Amino acid sequence: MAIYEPERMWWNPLSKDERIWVGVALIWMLVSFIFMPIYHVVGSQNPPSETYKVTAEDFDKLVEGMVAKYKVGEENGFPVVHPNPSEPIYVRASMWQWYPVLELEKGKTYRLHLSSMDIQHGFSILPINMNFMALPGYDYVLKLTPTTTGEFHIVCNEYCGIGHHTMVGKMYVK
Ligand SMILES: [Cu+2]
Repeated sequence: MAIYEPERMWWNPLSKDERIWVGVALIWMLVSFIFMPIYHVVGSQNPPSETYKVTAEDFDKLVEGMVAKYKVGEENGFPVVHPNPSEPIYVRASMWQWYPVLELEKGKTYRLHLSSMDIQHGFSILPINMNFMALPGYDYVLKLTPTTTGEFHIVCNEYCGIGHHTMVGKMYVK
């Protein structure tokens, strides 16, 4: 039971200002509501939705297969891989590393397969700020065409434990 009883006439009609603000909010809500499905069709920034189920063991075999075939060097104990653009490429997330280091060619289109060995990680390419999910049990396929050369970092943007802040990978575009 409340300590004080509400006033009997607690409901007052909306003032003019309140009516305007409720009206503006309602119209904006409707615009967003209508625009969302439209943008899903016409927008060019939607994340891809191609996914497959995969076990950690199977995905690991694919990653290691690519590394064995296309390894060109090593950096901080990680293999540097220069894959053939006509073949699928793989990035493996695990606590707390991105594996391997990729060396890609500018202007070539790659099919990048992304998965996690343990828990959820966030695949964030910096400094271009592209963000995708790496989930255990799922192979997420991104179509990737690098348009600028340089060195890119892959940062984990989903908190994944005590070493989360050290989970930084690398990608080169030549
Ligand atoms: Cu992580």
